[in-house]
Amino acid sequence: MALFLVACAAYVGWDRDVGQADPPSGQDAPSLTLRGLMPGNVRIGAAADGALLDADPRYRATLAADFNAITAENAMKWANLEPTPGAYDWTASDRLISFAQENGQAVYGHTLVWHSSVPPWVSEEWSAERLRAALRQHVVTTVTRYRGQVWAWDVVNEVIAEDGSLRDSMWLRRLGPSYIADAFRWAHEADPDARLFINEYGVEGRTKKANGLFKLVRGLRADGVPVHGVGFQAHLRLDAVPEDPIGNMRRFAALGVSVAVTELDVRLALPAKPEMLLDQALLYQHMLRACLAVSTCESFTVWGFTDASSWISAHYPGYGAACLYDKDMRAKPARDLLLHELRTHADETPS
Ligand code: 9MR
Repeated sequence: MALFLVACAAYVGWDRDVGQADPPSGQDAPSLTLRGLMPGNVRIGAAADGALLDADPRYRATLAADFNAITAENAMKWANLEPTPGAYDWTASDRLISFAQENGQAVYGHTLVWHSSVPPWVSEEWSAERLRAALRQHVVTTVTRYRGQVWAWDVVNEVIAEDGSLRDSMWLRRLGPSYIADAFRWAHEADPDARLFINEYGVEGRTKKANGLFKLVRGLRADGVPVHGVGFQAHLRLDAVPEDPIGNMRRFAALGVSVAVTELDVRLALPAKPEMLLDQALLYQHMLRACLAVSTCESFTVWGFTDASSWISAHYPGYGAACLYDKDMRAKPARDLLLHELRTHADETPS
């Protein structure tokens, strides 16, 4: 695939300028930053977390300069917000919100209902009523706290199995499939203006899982459940390029929902060779093109923006280098190609 993708790069006339010496800063002209070039109807986001936000000025400068939206990578997960029952700790999520507000950025809330990051004190042994009440309390408390400050929520995350059926989770086992519709209704009551998303991985192309998600969203919409958007996570690797992401996103859009790329990264086998970085850039471009091609794509978000802070190495030993910037905050070919793609898009779009 490397040769094919490099040929594509030549075809699009991409004049690569690898490894800028300095990360972007608030002083850069908008034409030099991702947020400056992104069309006004699409947010460009990055997942970010507490530690580096406080520790590293370059991290803060790059996050502020290149992105106009932030997703809470971990700070708003239930286990982190409510480590002991009723004792909420909003420190990290409040910090993220205030950083975003200082920098004119929207906040994407992640994630209300998930099979993972459930506090250890929540027990599958509880009665269904008690479990449902605890889940409702968590959703309502969290959405209410950030009402008007979080533009969109991942209400349910990763609820589909590989074969397209509902994922086997504590929520499904104990509450049955209705927990999904309930969560959307609770979140909508708590903040009627927030955009409510269902978020999933492995659904960017025409997969069985994508078909299962499609049926679920179609059913929820038919039942009048307030599902406003579908998030395509897009944790990608070079040997599994999503098939027809534009057509796939468009079929969801035809259900009346927005779509978003919510967690894009492209992991590489280490050490990353120069040609792998070019292929990686083309995959980033592939997903940006898909978002820009779908009129209801509301946001395009990368899952971390620097290799200094990415979940990949801990979860996939031997893999890494998945982000737009390297460990020293130098722009990689992927970031340059996204800039190029946005400039081309602006030139081709009638004003
Ligand atoms: O990047 C996140 C990592 O730091 C956490 O340890 C992990 C568990 O909470 O979650 C990672 O983010 C996941 C996201 O919440 C949902 N989609 C998959 C992401 C990568 O695992």
